[in-house]
Amino acid sequence: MGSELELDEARARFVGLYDRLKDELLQDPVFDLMDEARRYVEEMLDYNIRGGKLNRGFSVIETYKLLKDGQDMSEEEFFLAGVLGWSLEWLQACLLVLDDIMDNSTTRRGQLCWYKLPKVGSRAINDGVFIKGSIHKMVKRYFRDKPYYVDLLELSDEIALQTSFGQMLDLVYSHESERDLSKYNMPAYRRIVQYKTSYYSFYLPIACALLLHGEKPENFTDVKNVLVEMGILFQAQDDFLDCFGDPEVTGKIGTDIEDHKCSWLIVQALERGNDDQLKVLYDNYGKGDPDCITQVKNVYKELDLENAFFEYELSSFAELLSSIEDLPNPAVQEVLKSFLRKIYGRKK
Ligand code: GPP
Ligand code: MG
Ligand code: MG
Ligand code: MG
Repeated sequence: MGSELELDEARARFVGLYDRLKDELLQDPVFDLMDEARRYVEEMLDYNIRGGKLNRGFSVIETYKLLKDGQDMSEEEFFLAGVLGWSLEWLQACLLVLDDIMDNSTTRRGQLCWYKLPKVGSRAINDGVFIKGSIHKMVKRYFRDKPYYVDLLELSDEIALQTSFGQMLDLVYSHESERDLSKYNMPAYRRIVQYKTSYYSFYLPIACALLLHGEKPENFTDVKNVLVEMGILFQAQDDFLDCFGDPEVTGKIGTDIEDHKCSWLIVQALERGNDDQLKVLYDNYGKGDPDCITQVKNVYKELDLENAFFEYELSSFAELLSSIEDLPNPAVQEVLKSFLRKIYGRKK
């Protein structure tokens, strides 16, 4: 997949797999009882799984191809990498459906959050659980005979747990009963984000491709460390876009300030603000009142956090590039560089 054309073609093939995987799921006899349930599930899957950037999913195919060092992928290999890729998109959909409820968000991928639809509401919780459960079914169908099947299951279970753990930290820090800005600093930030974002978004796709390629991901700890750092940059970008991004482009309206999140911006503001600015932050952070949100944003602007972020992004990019170049395997280096290129300067 050297050329743009080949890449576009592979991407279109990957996208095309979605309908097949969905249809297989909808053929489950449980739906024969109730046609309405089948229609609901189909709509729910389409609404929540489609429309993403496919960063995670497609990267399984790209990574696998790079690991093969230019050799062509067979139909079968493409398909298996595609199933794992979609399983990550399924996981992402499940996490987002649930995260939007917990974060009290309004929009996602340019449409109302699933739980916000009047006909859905708290049913969205079960839908999230359903999406998660259906991943197991899909993976079992195609991988149960593979020698790495148990490794694959253990890996995804472990990472799902780490992600929940990260989400728990995110929620504990921001919960009304625990709110305390003095606890927010870079080490706390890094810990939350490593767990809630890095493992599933960056390590998991590569680890899946490694398994598919017959390698043991645990032999790649230096790669994992770089991916964790990349995930931290990715979440810092997400936090930046929550306040400074264009919702028309990101597809979502930010909620970090009113949710009292330990975001990259508030951590920086707390480090850089003078006493007056800190007082404004302590008085207004975590409140839904639009006036309070504006006051917090004004402090961010006074501190020129927009430029501070661009500097951070640039220096983090340079550090990541140099740690990638220190890695021994050129194919793996290529994989990581392509990840980095994709996220650098992202606006959505
Ligand atoms: C991103 O946080 C983290 C996740 C989506 C993981 C959720 C984990 C669960 C176990 C549900 P975010 O809230 O900043 O993302 P966004 O800005 O997309 O809402
Ligand atoms: Mg969240
Ligand atoms: Mg959220
Ligand atoms: Mg966010």
